[in-house]
Amino acid sequence: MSIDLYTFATPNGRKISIALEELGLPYNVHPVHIGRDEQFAPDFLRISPNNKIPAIVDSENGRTMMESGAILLYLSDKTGQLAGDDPWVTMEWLMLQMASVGPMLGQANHFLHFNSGKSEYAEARYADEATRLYGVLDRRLGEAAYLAGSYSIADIATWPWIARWPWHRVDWDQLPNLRRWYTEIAKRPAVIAGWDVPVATGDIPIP
Ligand SMILES: N[C@@H](CCC(=O)N[C@@H](CS)C(=O)NCC(=O)O)C(=O)O
Repeated sequence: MSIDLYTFATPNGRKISIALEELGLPYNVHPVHIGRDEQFAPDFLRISPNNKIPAIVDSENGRTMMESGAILLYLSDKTGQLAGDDPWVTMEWLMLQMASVGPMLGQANHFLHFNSGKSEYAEARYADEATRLYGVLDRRLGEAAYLAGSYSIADIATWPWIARWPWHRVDWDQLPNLRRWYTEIAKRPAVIAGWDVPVATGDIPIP
Protein backbone atom coordinates (compact mmCIF):
# COMPACT_ATOMS: atom_id res chain seq x y z
CA MET A 1 0.00 0.00 0.00
CA SER A 2 1.28 3.47 -0.76
CA ILE A 3 -0.05 6.92 -1.39
CA ASP A 4 0.89 8.95 -4.45
CA LEU A 5 1.14 12.57 -3.33
CA TYR A 6 0.93 15.40 -5.86
CA THR A 7 2.27 18.47 -4.18
CA PHE A 8 4.39 21.62 -4.11
CA ALA A 9 6.22 23.45 -1.31
CA THR A 10 3.24 25.51 -0.12
CA PRO A 11 1.16 25.50 3.08
CA ASN A 12 -1.59 23.34 1.56
CA GLY A 13 0.92 20.90 0.10
CA ARG A 14 2.88 20.61 3.34
CA LYS A 15 -0.26 19.67 5.30
CA ILE A 16 -0.33 16.33 3.53
CA SER A 17 3.39 15.53 3.53
CA ILE A 18 3.45 16.30 7.28
CA ALA A 19 0.39 14.10 7.90
CA LEU A 20 1.87 11.20 5.89
CA GLU A 21 5.13 11.53 7.83
CA GLU A 22 3.26 11.62 11.15
CA LEU A 23 1.26 8.53 10.18
CA GLY A 24 4.31 6.67 8.86
CA LEU A 25 2.47 5.82 5.64
CA PRO A 26 4.68 5.06 2.64
CA TYR A 27 4.24 7.64 -0.12
CA ASN A 28 5.62 8.60 -3.49
CA VAL A 29 6.07 12.30 -4.20
CA HIS A 30 5.05 13.83 -7.54
CA PRO A 31 6.03 17.51 -7.66
CA VAL A 32 3.52 19.72 -9.49
CA HIS A 33 5.26 23.03 -10.22
CA ILE A 34 2.40 25.52 -9.92
CA GLY A 35 4.64 28.41 -11.07
CA ARG A 36 5.00 26.58 -14.39
CA ASP A 37 1.25 25.83 -14.64
CA GLU A 38 1.77 22.08 -14.30
CA GLN A 39 -1.48 21.99 -12.28
CA PHE A 40 -3.37 22.56 -15.54
CA ALA A 41 -2.02 19.42 -17.26
CA PRO A 42 -4.90 17.16 -18.39
CA ASP A 43 -3.44 14.14 -16.53
CA PHE A 44 -3.42 16.10 -13.28
CA LEU A 45 -6.98 17.38 -13.88
CA ARG A 46 -8.18 13.76 -13.75
CA ILE A 47 -6.85 13.52 -10.16
CA SER A 48 -7.54 17.08 -9.03
CA PRO A 49 -10.65 18.50 -10.79
CA ASN A 50 -10.00 22.00 -9.37
CA ASN A 51 -6.43 22.09 -10.78
CA LYS A 52 -4.83 22.62 -7.39
CA ILE A 53 -2.35 20.81 -5.20
CA PRO A 54 -2.41 18.82 -2.99
CA ALA A 55 -4.02 15.67 -4.37
CA ILE A 56 -3.49 11.99 -3.64
CA VAL A 57 -4.07 8.58 -5.18
CA ASP A 58 -4.39 5.70 -2.73
CA SER A 59 -2.92 2.59 -4.40
CA GLU A 60 -4.85 0.33 -2.01
CA ASN A 61 -8.21 1.18 -3.54
CA GLY A 62 -7.45 3.48 -6.49
CA ARG A 63 -9.22 6.41 -4.84
CA THR A 64 -8.18 9.88 -6.03
CA MET A 65 -8.69 12.86 -3.75
CA MET A 66 -8.35 16.64 -3.95
CA GLU A 67 -8.83 19.28 -1.19
CA SER A 68 -6.37 19.16 1.70
CA GLY A 69 -9.05 19.11 4.44
CA ALA A 70 -10.80 16.14 2.85
CA ILE A 71 -7.46 14.36 2.37
CA LEU A 72 -6.54 14.90 6.04
CA LEU A 73 -9.91 13.52 7.17
CA TYR A 74 -9.46 10.54 4.85
CA LEU A 75 -5.97 9.73 6.14
CA SER A 76 -7.09 10.11 9.76
CA ASP A 77 -10.09 7.85 9.17
CA LYS A 78 -8.00 5.30 7.28
CA THR A 79 -5.46 4.96 10.09
CA GLY A 80 -7.59 5.80 13.15
CA GLN A 81 -4.99 8.40 14.15
CA LEU A 82 -4.66 12.18 14.55
CA ALA A 83 -8.39 12.57 15.25
CA GLY A 84 -8.06 14.77 18.37
CA ASP A 85 -10.03 14.30 21.59
CA ASP A 86 -13.50 14.97 20.19
CA PRO A 87 -14.19 14.51 16.46
CA TRP A 88 -16.53 17.50 16.32
CA VAL A 89 -14.02 19.82 17.96
CA THR A 90 -11.42 18.59 15.48
CA MET A 91 -13.93 19.32 12.71
CA GLU A 92 -14.58 22.85 14.01
CA TRP A 93 -10.91 23.83 13.96
CA LEU A 94 -10.24 22.03 10.71
CA MET A 95 -13.16 23.89 9.10
CA LEU A 96 -11.93 27.20 10.52
CA GLN A 97 -8.60 26.52 8.86
CA MET A 98 -10.16 25.59 5.53
CA ALA A 99 -12.70 28.42 5.47
CA SER A 100 -10.78 31.26 7.13
CA VAL A 101 -7.15 30.73 8.09
CA GLY A 102 -6.12 29.38 4.67
CA PRO A 103 -8.12 31.73 2.42
CA MET A 104 -7.47 34.89 4.49
CA LEU A 105 -3.78 34.27 5.08
CA GLY A 106 -3.54 33.36 1.39
CA GLN A 107 -4.80 36.86 0.60
CA ALA A 108 -2.38 38.29 3.17
CA ASN A 109 0.48 36.46 1.37
CA HIS A 110 -0.75 37.91 -1.93
CA PHE A 111 -1.10 41.54 -0.87
CA LEU A 112 1.45 41.90 1.94
CA HIS A 113 4.26 39.82 0.46
CA PHE A 114 4.00 39.12 -3.28
CA ASN A 115 2.27 42.40 -4.27
CA SER A 116 3.21 44.73 -1.48
CA GLY A 117 2.69 48.42 -2.36
CA LYS A 118 -0.08 47.78 -4.95
CA SER A 119 -3.14 48.29 -2.75
CA GLU A 120 -3.10 50.10 0.58
CA TYR A 121 -6.72 49.08 1.18
CA ALA A 122 -6.11 45.36 0.58
CA GLU A 123 -2.93 45.38 2.66
CA ALA A 124 -4.76 46.91 5.62
CA ARG A 125 -7.74 44.59 5.19
CA TYR A 126 -5.71 41.37 5.14
CA ALA A 127 -3.14 42.48 7.74
CA ASP A 128 -6.07 43.22 10.10
CA GLU A 129 -7.70 39.89 9.32
CA ALA A 130 -4.41 38.04 9.83
CA THR A 131 -3.99 39.76 13.22
CA ARG A 132 -7.57 38.84 14.16
CA LEU A 133 -7.14 35.18 13.17
CA TYR A 134 -3.78 34.87 14.95
CA GLY A 135 -5.65 36.17 18.04
CA VAL A 136 -8.44 33.58 17.65
CA LEU A 137 -5.85 30.79 17.56
CA ASP A 138 -3.91 32.26 20.48
CA ARG A 139 -7.05 32.36 22.63
CA ARG A 140 -7.92 28.75 21.80
CA LEU A 141 -4.38 27.62 22.56
CA GLY A 142 -4.62 29.38 25.93
CA GLU A 143 -7.31 26.86 26.92
CA ALA A 144 -6.04 23.70 25.16
CA ALA A 145 -2.58 22.34 24.37
CA TYR A 146 -3.58 21.74 20.74
CA LEU A 147 -6.53 22.95 18.70
CA ALA A 148 -8.58 19.79 19.31
CA GLY A 149 -7.12 18.94 22.73
CA SER A 150 -4.51 16.45 21.56
CA TYR A 151 -2.35 16.86 18.45
CA SER A 152 -4.55 16.28 15.39
CA ILE A 153 -5.20 16.99 11.74
CA ALA A 154 -6.57 20.40 12.83
CA ASP A 155 -3.05 21.37 13.96
CA ILE A 156 -1.49 19.84 10.86
CA ALA A 157 -3.85 21.88 8.66
CA THR A 158 -3.19 25.14 10.49
CA TRP A 159 0.51 25.01 11.32
CA PRO A 160 1.92 25.35 7.75
CA TRP A 161 -0.12 28.55 7.31
CA ILE A 162 1.29 30.03 10.51
CA ALA A 163 4.73 29.04 9.22
CA ARG A 164 4.25 31.88 6.69
CA TRP A 165 4.27 34.32 9.65
CA PRO A 166 7.25 36.35 8.33
CA TRP A 167 4.85 37.65 5.63
CA HIS A 168 2.01 38.57 8.06
CA ARG A 169 3.31 41.48 10.21
CA VAL A 170 2.82 39.47 13.40
CA ASP A 171 3.43 40.81 16.90
CA TRP A 172 4.54 37.61 18.65
CA ASP A 173 4.66 39.38 22.04
CA GLN A 174 0.84 39.39 21.92
CA LEU A 175 0.64 35.67 21.06
CA PRO A 176 2.31 33.59 23.80
CA ASN A 177 0.04 30.56 23.40
CA LEU A 178 0.33 30.47 19.62
CA ARG A 179 4.09 30.86 19.86
CA ARG A 180 4.32 27.91 22.29
CA TRP A 181 2.19 25.73 19.96
CA TYR A 182 4.01 26.84 16.81
CA THR A 183 7.53 26.30 18.11
CA GLU A 184 6.69 22.93 19.71
CA ILE A 185 5.19 21.60 16.49
CA ALA A 186 8.15 22.95 14.50
CA LYS A 187 10.42 20.54 16.41
CA ARG A 188 8.48 17.37 15.54
CA PRO A 189 10.59 15.10 13.30
CA ALA A 190 7.61 14.42 11.02
CA VAL A 191 7.01 18.14 10.57
CA ILE A 192 10.67 18.76 9.75
CA ALA A 193 10.60 15.90 7.22
CA GLY A 194 7.29 16.97 5.68
CA TRP A 195 8.45 20.59 5.40
CA ASP A 196 11.07 19.61 2.80
CA VAL A 197 8.56 17.90 0.45
CA PRO A 198 8.76 17.99 -2.53
CA VAL A 199 11.98 20.06 -2.24
CA ALA A 200 13.86 21.81 0.53
CA THR A 201 13.26 25.56 0.34
CA GLY A 202 14.95 26.68 3.57
CA ASP A 203 14.57 26.18 7.30
CA ILE A 204 11.29 26.49 9.19
CA PRO A 205 11.12 30.14 10.37
CA ILE A 206 11.19 30.35 14.17
CA PRO A 207 9.99 33.54 15.92
N1 LIG B 1 -8.82 24.47 -0.81
C1 LIG B 1 -7.69 23.88 -1.48
C2 LIG B 1 -6.72 24.96 -1.88
C3 LIG B 1 -5.56 24.39 -2.65
C4 LIG B 1 -4.68 25.49 -3.21
O1 LIG B 1 -5.06 26.68 -3.20
N2 LIG B 1 -3.54 25.10 -3.75
C5 LIG B 1 -2.64 26.06 -4.34
C6 LIG B 1 -1.24 25.93 -3.75
S1 LIG B 1 -1.24 26.18 -2.00
C7 LIG B 1 -2.55 25.80 -5.84
O2 LIG B 1 -2.55 24.67 -6.27
N3 LIG B 1 -2.48 26.87 -6.62
C8 LIG B 1 -2.34 26.78 -8.03
C9 LIG B 1 -3.35 27.64 -8.75
O3 LIG B 1 -4.17 28.30 -8.07
O4 LIG B 1 -3.32 27.65 -9.98
C10 LIG B 1 -7.01 22.86 -0.53
O5 LIG B 1 -7.02 23.13 0.68
O6 LIG B 1 -6.52 21.83 -1.01
